[in-house]
Amino acid sequence: MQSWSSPNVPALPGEGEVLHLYDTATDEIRATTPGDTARIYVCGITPYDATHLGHAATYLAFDVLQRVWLDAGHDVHYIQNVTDVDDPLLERALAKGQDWTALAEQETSLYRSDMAALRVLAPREYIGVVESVDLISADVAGLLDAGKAYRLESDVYATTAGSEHFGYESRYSRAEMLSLFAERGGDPDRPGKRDPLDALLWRGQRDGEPSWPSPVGPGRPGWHIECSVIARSRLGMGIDVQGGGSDLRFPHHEHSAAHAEALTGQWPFARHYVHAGMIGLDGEKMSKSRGNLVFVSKLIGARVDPMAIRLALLAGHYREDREWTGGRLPAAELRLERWRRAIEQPTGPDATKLLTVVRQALSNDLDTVTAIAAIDAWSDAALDNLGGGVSAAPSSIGATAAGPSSARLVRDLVDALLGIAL
Ligand code: 5CA
Ligand code: ZN
Repeated sequence: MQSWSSPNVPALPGEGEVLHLYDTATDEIRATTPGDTARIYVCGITPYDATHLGHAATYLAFDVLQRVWLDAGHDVHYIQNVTDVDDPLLERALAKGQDWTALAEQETSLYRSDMAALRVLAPREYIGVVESVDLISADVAGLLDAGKAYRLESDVYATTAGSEHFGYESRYSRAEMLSLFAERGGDPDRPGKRDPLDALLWRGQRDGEPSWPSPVGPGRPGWHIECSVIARSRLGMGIDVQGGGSDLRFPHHEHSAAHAEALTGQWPFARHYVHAGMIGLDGEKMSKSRGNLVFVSKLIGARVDPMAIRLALLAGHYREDREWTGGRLPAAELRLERWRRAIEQPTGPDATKLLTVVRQALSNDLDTVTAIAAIDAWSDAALDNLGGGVSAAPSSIGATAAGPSSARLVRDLVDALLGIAL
């Protein structure tokens, strides 16, 4: 599937830091240990509505992650999917009287332009489910052959017993799993299932629903196997990061991992499971089903600077659930304007130390809050210098050369690491 075009990432002097990230599976912040090529899979959108600020916040967190790895000298193989066939998309298309493929194309295209406007680096591979159906059905057949899946009427389910580690990713109790499974698209009460938590791998053909021929019969893929197969087929097992919002911690990432582990006999699917907090509005998680949405495209259409949206979302820590309140955008606009004014000053404080502080903050579980505070402090100092001590230095070379070159470094580091163009 067509991706979008990435902005350039300026090279920074010196060496980037080793990225440490919180891992949901082990409940600790640990160093990531990628080889030359870091391998990351991030769950993409279900394209039945426009990108809202919750989606944007999640993709911005993984964008900063990618930037920190790039700064540390890694090549990054980043894959993102598009759930371009699934129940909510089909339901929305039906309700709108629109062809489901047209709706998916329209919303995916809007998502691409939102990501480009927010200067999110494009994934190396952007993969739809529809274009992956053969790959997915082959793995469903593999799980059936291995006795790790079973048929129920025209559908196929994976057995949770197929992976001896089931439950390690989310660390929820069985009662919590059962409740979240019911809440997030699962069907614990369907008669005939071996375990209520067993996940649908293949949904047999139904009247009025799209389906594809396959070795396991006509039908379409279940949700979790889709990401499992798209990731594993391109990145292999033991990937560095499996990412998404915290609403994917269970059941989606648990089952995606379990399917891949059951099929290969290898463990783990991912070395870090990384989850972004939920952005809320009016006390509730921002979600398409609730309808309490602020769309990126609407803000951009209202001439809001996409860099202010980016800065407003990065001003909170990615792992924290946070409210989108009316004050966030004006605060970010003010900060952006101040940073821009600071780098225009003829002289500015040395920025080498700032680069070290920002690198250290971001390598510590993507602490954008500390990084932004350090840039604020540099900007304050640069603006305080207006007509002050630094310009009193004797030869123009020392003082004025330090100004523009440190301003250039600040511009580059804010661009390379936070993705913000000043
Ligand atoms: N297509 C599936 C993943 S395979 C899906 O969850 N799609 S989605 O469109 O519902 O969400 C896309 C991404 O945005 C997911 O990573 C999800 O966890 C994240 N997300 C959804 N709502 C919010 C929110 N309110 N705040 C932060 N992230 C969110
Ligand atoms: Zn997914």
